[in-house]
Amino acid sequence: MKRSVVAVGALIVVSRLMAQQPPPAIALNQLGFYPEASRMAVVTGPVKGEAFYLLEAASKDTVYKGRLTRATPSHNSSLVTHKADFTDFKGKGNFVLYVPGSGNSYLFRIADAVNRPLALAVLKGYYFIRSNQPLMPEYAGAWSRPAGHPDTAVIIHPSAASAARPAGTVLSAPGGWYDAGDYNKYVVNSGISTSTLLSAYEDFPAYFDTLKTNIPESNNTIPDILDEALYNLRWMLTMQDPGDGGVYHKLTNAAFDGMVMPGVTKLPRYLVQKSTAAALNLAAVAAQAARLLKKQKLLPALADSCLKAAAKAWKWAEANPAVYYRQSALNAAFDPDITTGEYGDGKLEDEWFWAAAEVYAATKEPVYFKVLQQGLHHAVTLPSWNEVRMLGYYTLLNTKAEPDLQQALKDTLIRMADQYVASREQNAFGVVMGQAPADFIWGSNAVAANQGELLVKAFLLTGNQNYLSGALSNLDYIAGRNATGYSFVTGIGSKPVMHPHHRPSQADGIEAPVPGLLSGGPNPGRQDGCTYPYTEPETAFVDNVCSYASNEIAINWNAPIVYLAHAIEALQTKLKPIR
Ligand code: G3I
Ligand code: 9MR
Repeated sequence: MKRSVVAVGALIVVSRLMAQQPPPAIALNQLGFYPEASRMAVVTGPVKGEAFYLLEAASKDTVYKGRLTRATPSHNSSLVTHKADFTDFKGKGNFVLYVPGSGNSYLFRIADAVNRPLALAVLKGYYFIRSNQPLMPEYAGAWSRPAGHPDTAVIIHPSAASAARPAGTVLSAPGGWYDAGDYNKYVVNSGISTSTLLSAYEDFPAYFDTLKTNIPESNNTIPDILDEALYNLRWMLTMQDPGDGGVYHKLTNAAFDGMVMPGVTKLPRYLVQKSTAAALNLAAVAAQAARLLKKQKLLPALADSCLKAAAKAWKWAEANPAVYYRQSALNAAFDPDITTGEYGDGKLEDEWFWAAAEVYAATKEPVYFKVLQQGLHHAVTLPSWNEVRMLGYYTLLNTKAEPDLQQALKDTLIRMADQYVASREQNAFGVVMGQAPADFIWGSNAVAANQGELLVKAFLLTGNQNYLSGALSNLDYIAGRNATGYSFVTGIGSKPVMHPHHRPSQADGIEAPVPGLLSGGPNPGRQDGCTYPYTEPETAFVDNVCSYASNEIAINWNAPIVYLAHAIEALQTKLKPIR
């Protein structure tokens, strides 16, 4: 009796686990593979036998036969996988993988520059979310549209009132990218996003100098990636009060717009309370831009204004070190209520470190060095909108800081990189992403992309191949080698996300979403309350417009995939198979 109860219980557990699992699939980078790098697909679910076959796509001839690895249970779901490694096959062309019991994979390429379409798309993605320009057919194709919010008459919200700019004052703060699926513009999130694009240029200037993305500025003398970053930076500069150097936290509607095209609603737009976080973000990015422009001998007047803005913002932050943005407190004190994204951060030591590092790197003034030195003992994490210390590391490692300091920063970064590549061996998808279930947060795809970026930096510092392969593994994850089977970049691959939480994609009447946007990715937090078919850490994803917690897009998620995809393209001849 007891035994059969146990058996029934076990059956229920097994069937629950099954219900948790997406159907068996062959997961792989849906674009394909580089001729010189490792090549791997991952088979989820039960398999029949051990063999797999690589077929030439047109003839269906078997060009390679291999053996699946033994079953690997995933740490991030109840999935069990087998890997199909065909690195030994040498050849270029179009292929499919056939696994008895699982069927055929999507068609993929083995080719040079295989990830170029993804890399170009995610950078161009920023053009599509520019706020105040009409998107012209020659650049935007089917997704051309009128300009969105002009933001030439925005209102000082009572929370932002000062003697010189009382509540109701009307100002102009046009330009910049929309943050995400919504139509608001947030300084804090703009900081890391703009900085990451600048950093991509800084690390690969020769590659980007000739890279064109077909934007209105493509024929000027400035590389397209810088034009794009400067489009947002120029807006960020307008968020500074020239009187005292303080920076408004965001430019926003009082509440989120409905699912309409940008500029359809004409509701008031506000500049809300200044915040220490916003001031430090502007200080950091403006200083970084000034340093880069100077190094490249570009736009000297803009470089100069950036440096001045950075110094002023820093001064304001010093005088106002604890002005946090707390939306509920703001709403208790002022009208109208503001209910859009908060980007509230109660811990600013990392923002201080980052801003100090950038302003120091740009000016070499000892006062900034002192502040960054004070912050050196704090632990560093992977970058995210509210954890930006690592961005300071990236800059200090690229500039001639004190040698002892650089060695210490490098050691720390390499320790993190070592941990990432070590965890990859046990990973059921052969990727760095998912070394712990905690990787699967709101915007988890940016965790994958930022890990990849960090690994590229580790490769640049050491030349160690393992880091570069680890970086590529996370790009493969984004492009399909993951537990959901989706390519997470709109318009890329055979099974891309189609219904991101992105107002224009939903409202424009075009079936395909706006291209080149990275979906947030699996997030078992499921804070949107939508129906998810699967709920385990690496499968908690739904390609439905409802799902802002797993399927929105955002500027701080696109930026590290711009970095990672272009870095891999720039370094493709350095890739080697990893055994
Ligand atoms: O800080 C805690 C951490 O201590 C804890 O371990 C972890 C466990 O999940 O949670 C952390 O807090 C999370 C926070 O992000 C910081 O990462 C919250 O749970 C999570 O709900 C929060 O999500 C943010 C979300 O806004 C809601 O505030 C996302 O990071 C952020 O990307 C997202 O940003 C929105 C904007 O507000 C509005 N525009 C769209 C944009 C993208 O969805
Ligand atoms: O569209 C909003 C998205 O950008 C935010 O990330 C998300 C969380 O703040 O909120 C979304 O807006 C939703 C709102 O919070 C609740 N009502 C439904 C809105 C989506 O249409």
